[in-house]
Amino acid sequence: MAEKRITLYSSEESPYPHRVTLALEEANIPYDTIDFELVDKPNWYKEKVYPTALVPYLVYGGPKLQPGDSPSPELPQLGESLVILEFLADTFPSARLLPADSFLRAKARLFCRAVEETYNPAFVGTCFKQAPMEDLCAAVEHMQGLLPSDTGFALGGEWSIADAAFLPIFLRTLAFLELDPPISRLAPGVAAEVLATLREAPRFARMQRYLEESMARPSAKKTWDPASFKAKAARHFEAAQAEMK
Ligand SMILES: N[C@@H](CCC(=O)N[C@@H](CS)C(=O)NCC(=O)O)C(=O)O
Repeated sequence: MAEKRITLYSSEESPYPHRVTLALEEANIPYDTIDFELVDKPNWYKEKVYPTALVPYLVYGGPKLQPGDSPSPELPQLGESLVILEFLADTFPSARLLPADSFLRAKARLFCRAVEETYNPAFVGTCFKQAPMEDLCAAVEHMQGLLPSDTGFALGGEWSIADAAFLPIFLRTLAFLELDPPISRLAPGVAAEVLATLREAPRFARMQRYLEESMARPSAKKTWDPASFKAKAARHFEAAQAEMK
């Protein structure tokens, strides 16, 4: 579908590039990735590619890039995962990454805002800053309340970039809680208890179904490898926690 090459700079530890790979897979758009671990982020990335040095970063068009290459400044290129998602939805309308209906498109923005303003801070708070686990449960409940009541994805049924905005952070929340031993200073047993609540309690039945339906999609299966994530996560979280002290 894409006539121009897409190059995505990415790190598996981060949920933000994962948003973009989910959307690219859903749209069946071919892409190249240049992947590195955040704790070993190469200097050329900041110097030659993206001065903020954050992932993701997407380059649209041009020749195949190798690690260390500098993308031509003539090419369209973007950071910020939610902006990239909208760019893909607008550039490839036939992929239906967003519904055509303007009200549903507005709802997608509201859902993304809830991810950024409510869910993500709760994830960061509990994973990095020892905020109470009830904050996380309340945030999951909030997101669950935004889903259609019985089944289907964020915008009332069809999968969209609103789902791409949320799922990678939720998956990393669960993976973080599954790490043994837990990597933050959680009291013994807390992570396992919250995990069991999120995965099994009737209070979270709607989110459990959402997760099941999301993970049944080839896009999620192809882009999420919890074992590989966990292998890298401990190093990344240790570094992130040290920075936040
Ligand atoms: N708002 C940005 C956030 C991107 C971001 O914070 N990425 C982090 C990874 S989670 C990063 O690249 N950090 C650089 C580092 O850890 O060296 C987006 O949505 O793309």
